[in-house]
Amino acid sequence: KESYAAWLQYKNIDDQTLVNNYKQWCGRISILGASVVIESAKKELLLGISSMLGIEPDCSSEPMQASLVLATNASIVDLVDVDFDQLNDDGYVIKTVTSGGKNTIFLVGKNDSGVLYAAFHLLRLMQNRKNLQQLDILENPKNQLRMLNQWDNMDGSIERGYAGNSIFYKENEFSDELNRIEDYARLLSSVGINGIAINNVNVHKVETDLITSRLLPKVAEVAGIFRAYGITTFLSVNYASTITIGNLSTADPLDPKVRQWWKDKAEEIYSYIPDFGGFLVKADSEHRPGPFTYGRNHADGANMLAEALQPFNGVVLWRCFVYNCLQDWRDRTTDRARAAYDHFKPLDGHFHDNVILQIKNGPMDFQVREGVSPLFGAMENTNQMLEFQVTQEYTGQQRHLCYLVPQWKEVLDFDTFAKGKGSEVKKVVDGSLFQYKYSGITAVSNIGNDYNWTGHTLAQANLYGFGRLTWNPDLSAETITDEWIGQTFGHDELVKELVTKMLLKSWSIYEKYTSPLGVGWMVNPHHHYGPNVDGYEYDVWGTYHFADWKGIGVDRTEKTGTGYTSQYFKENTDLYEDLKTCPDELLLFFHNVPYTHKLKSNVTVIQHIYNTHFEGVEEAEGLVETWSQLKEKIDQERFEDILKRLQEQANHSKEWRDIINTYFYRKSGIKDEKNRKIY
Ligand code: BDP
Repeated sequence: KESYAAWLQYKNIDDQTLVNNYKQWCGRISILGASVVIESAKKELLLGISSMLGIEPDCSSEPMQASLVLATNASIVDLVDVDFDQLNDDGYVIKTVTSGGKNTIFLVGKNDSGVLYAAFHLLRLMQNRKNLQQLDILENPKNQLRMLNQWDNMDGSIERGYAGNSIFYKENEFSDELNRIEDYARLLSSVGINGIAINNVNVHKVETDLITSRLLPKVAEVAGIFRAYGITTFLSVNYASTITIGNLSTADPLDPKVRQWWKDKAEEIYSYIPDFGGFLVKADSEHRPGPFTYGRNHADGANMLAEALQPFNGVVLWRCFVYNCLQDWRDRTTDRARAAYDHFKPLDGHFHDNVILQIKNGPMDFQVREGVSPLFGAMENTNQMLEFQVTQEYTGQQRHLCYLVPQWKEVLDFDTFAKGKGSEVKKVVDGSLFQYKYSGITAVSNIGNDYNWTGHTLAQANLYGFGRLTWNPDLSAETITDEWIGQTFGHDELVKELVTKMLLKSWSIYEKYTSPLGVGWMVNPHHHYGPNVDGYEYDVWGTYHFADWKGIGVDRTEKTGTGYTSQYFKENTDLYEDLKTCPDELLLFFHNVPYTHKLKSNVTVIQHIYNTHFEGVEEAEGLVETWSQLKEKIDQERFEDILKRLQEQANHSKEWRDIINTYFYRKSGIKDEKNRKIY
């Protein structure tokens, strides 16, 4: 089914000239080398070719006579000229070679994963109807770690999951639908993902058991499925495992018994999974245990685990989402946005080199708009990686369309100025700015066991785009979108034009009718769906907008506010500190201003709120209209599914508009200049 196949549709090509042309490359495949990963490459090529071209290619391990050759460094030797020095670990070359009247396409990887990525690349070209005549492609992933985090619980639920239940677990056991996991691995590998943590960062008692002999054989089985697609398996661990399952009374990272327990545990895990990736850890955050309980810091905690994993080349992914979720809201000098930097910056250089700090894109929590975390670039001597949220917790929960690639691009392109101009976040996390040993990009996944994986079928584009950006953050949003549409819906011009527009505008539309100007958090507490202006305002979690009759916004300046702006490098501190230079879209993230404050766009804050909320609804309604034009061009199931979601979004956007506009009208007493209906 189309919904399930996502972007790996491999639709039968009906253009006969093209089919004949492709056939000359695909009839005889030669596979030099043998491994589970190369086997996956072969399987995928056979599937794609037979389904697109209707032929069953011959396969052999002889290079002669073949039209398509799969090989690695080790197996290729003199057949084709590849400069392996130009390839990094997962890199590959795709090259068309003509000699003696014979044409051959070589798919050559530096390692086996490279071969698999090359195979997926070739299939992508074919799905996008590209000419194969003169290929000369060299691809290297920019990021070393390209990961996903499942927030799946063993009872089958998914924390912040909007597409059904877990594909991994059911009723506190592993699921036996291994095919589904394999299909997930195919999707991930096709966009270059090479690592996955398969359980929620909030590790409860049942999941603590994942590192015990009861469940490790199952973890190993799943790891085996991912391994065949070049994906390394990681586990989220409970920091206090020594207490929960280890019969110790402490989890003090400096206690020798605790340290020994983790060493033994690591050895046990690696006896089941020799290429296990390592641990993902949420510690001292939102009631999770951590080193603070013992008066230790986060370097002590992370290093203790790192030492245990080090003999096996494992790494610790240590999350920086550490803040006091019980702060006193009356004390307006505390600021949750400051927390990660305040905790971690002083520890720069104290972490072992197999620890990687995992930092959310913004200092708060995946809001529709917030500043970029000032921690990026601030720790020259500590490995860092970036965490995005593909699952749309705060961006419409896959009931609203919100294509996040443009947002992620802004974060990746954000200049930290850590080493002067040109120190973008993407250069911090690809490791090049400070020569990190380990680094990369990770994200919370958006999939579940819904038949279309992501609830909203168009949310598949977020997963696709995320993967492509981890491979190459320099790809443009337009390129990624175009690739995705071609593979997912085919090549009708109108489909391309309209779906591109819908996707690329969707973040801005969502932003317009939700919380304005970077202030965030106007959502219902707990589940975070739908408008609730004051839902978090008097709560302890530190997520405020400070709206009163005079104005709105969080003063994070050095001069009069929380001082958060000073956590950035000077160029950015200056930019945000000054009301005159602070970009409009982040105004209320950095400043508290009167409703009559004039934006750079020359409208007042209050009028901007009214305008954008009316526009947002119109544009959400526009999405329904636009999509409706494609009725004849999209298969019924996907057409109807998407239509239903867009209609729900359009309706729900009105609720957002009315609640937000009414609230601010009552707070400010200022009328809409255009006299539109505000309740
Ligand atoms: C927040 C979620 C919460 C997560 C937390 C985290 O609301 O469910 O546990 O982030 O990242 O976005 O640890």
